[in-house]
Amino acid sequence: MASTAADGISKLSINGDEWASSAPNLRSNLSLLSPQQVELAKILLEAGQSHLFQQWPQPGVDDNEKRAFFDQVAKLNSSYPGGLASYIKTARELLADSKAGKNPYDGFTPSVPSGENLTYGDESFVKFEEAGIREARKAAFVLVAGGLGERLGYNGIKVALPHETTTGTCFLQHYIESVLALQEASCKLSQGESPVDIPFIIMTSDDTHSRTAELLESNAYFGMKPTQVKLLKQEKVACLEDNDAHLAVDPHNKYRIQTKPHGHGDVHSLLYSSGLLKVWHAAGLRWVLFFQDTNGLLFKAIPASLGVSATKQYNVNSLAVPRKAKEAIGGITKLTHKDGRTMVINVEYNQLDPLLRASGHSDGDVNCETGYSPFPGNINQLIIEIGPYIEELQKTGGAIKEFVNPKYKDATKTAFKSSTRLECMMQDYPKTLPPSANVGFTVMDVWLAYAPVKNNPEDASKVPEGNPYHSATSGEMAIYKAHSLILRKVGVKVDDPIHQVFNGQEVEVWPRVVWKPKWAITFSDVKSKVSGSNSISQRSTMALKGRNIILEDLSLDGALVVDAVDNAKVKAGGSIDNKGWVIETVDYKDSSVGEEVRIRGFRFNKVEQLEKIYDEAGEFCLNP
Ligand code: UGB
Repeated sequence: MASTAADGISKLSINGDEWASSAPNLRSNLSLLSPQQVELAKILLEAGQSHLFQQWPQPGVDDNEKRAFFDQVAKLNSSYPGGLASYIKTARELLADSKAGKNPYDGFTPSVPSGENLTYGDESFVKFEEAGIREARKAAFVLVAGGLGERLGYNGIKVALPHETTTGTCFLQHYIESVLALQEASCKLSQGESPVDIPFIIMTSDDTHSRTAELLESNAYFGMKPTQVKLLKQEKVACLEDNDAHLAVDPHNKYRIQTKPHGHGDVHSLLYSSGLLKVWHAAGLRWVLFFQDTNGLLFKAIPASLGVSATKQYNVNSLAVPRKAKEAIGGITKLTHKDGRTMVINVEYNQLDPLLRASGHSDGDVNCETGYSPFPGNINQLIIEIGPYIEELQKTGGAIKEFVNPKYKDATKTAFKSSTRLECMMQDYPKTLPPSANVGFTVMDVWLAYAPVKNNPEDASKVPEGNPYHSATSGEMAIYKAHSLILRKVGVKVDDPIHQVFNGQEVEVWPRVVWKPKWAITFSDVKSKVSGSNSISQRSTMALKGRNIILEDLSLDGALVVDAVDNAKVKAGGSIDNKGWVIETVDYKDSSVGEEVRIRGFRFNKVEQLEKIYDEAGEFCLNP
């Protein structure tokens, strides 16, 4: 039987009889332990965890395993702000609240907040983009990539997935190239100041760390200086087996505590404990930008939203898009407490509906007359100002308000179906901020800013009608749509899309247009690289891989791929007409093709294309 929460507390002394009575099996193994391990044992016993030693045999049996147990305990203790004692204490409180059915938003009334709404390409958007580019040299980027993506059901790490299959560029490469393009553009705008290397941090976990490191190393960091990149690994947290927060013994090894991921909120304590924030602050950096593993569009939104942060002096700026009711993204909500306190915060997708119902909105999470939820959707890209961030983390140690989500066996809520653990989310950072903090958000069009790859084909095909699929299929098609619409904004005649069904999901198929971030990172960049009268037919593919390619009087009906070294200036024009790349459907159950292809449900048959590579400096005219 598991011991009770009060076991061993206060009356514990190392040499006394109390020790023997609370954990006799541990006591008999005491000679194996170092003084530090004895201290850890004390922490566990004081926190009512003597059951962990119940199955321990006499010394001489499994001694190395026993020591390894304490290595694990040391790690669990040191990687959690406040240590294991604090973890267990918080767990007991949260589990009691959960059992009592306490609403975490008790006393708060939700309402729709107001933020900065941007329209792509208009005057203020362009101004914000320019301000953002100026600031980029004072920014550090943090990618949270510790999640395995269970919803996607993909076996690899998500950042290794192709961002689109026209060029085959993976997400990580795309992110790195985007940061490098921002770095270059920012340094160019502030000539006279010394060049900078924008720091790029990746939060990994045991599930993703070695594969992420390998991906970087085997690709020469995709062109970034290795010194610019740093991996911070988050640790898992201990699982809890009951309402008394007894730690769960690993079912496969009685000398291990079962662990599970703690959530993306770990990024704050990791950044704090790494010391990086202070180094950045001292070096004059002003912003930290957080982003997730598979949003192929996010860098289209970053320059303008960073400009918003700088212009509005936001301490925290959350990026948002119009949200469909019940979509699996949190809603940015203004919460007003009975006592007058207010905060603008993400309410997670599974909590928004109950919160609305509990506060008089009997329909819960529904769309309004616009066809969208009135609450902007959180896309978990956060821009945080470093100075106030450090001040706050000095108070909290980077700890983020946690939650627990036990699955109970029955309505008595006395036992769990399986062990649970505390979790935390990075967007909950503002919850501990004082009311004086300047917390805002920036809303952009979905087509421009948000196309995550999260759902497997089967689940994606079942989302409520009209809601986004968030699949590999929709993620890739959204990239073509965004590039097509951006080209339309600068006057290119781009044909309308057709509708096609892949893996049970009906999507718009636009011309497959992609470009490298160094070709254009802002609207003004695109404008400066397009002149004359250009047109692209729906069945076309166009990949621009060089920095100085100008589209001038181009009429494309087929496939065009242009690659050029930085000091080659290429004018791409004339009428290009070939058989192009044909889209073929692939069933996600077809095991004869690779997983990356299966999950998107299509592949390209590269029948014919015009491919031009310029590998020397000079001025060139691409004529078919
Ligand atoms: N992640 C970690 O790095 N470590 C972890 O322990 C867990 C995750 P999911 P989620 O924009 O679409 C979030 O699982 O958590 C990384 C927001 O909470 O993809 O269901 C992981 O690698 C939600 O409000 O998403 O939902 C990935 O990069 C909404 O904004 C990231 O954290 C939603 O994302 C997110 O993990 C969204």
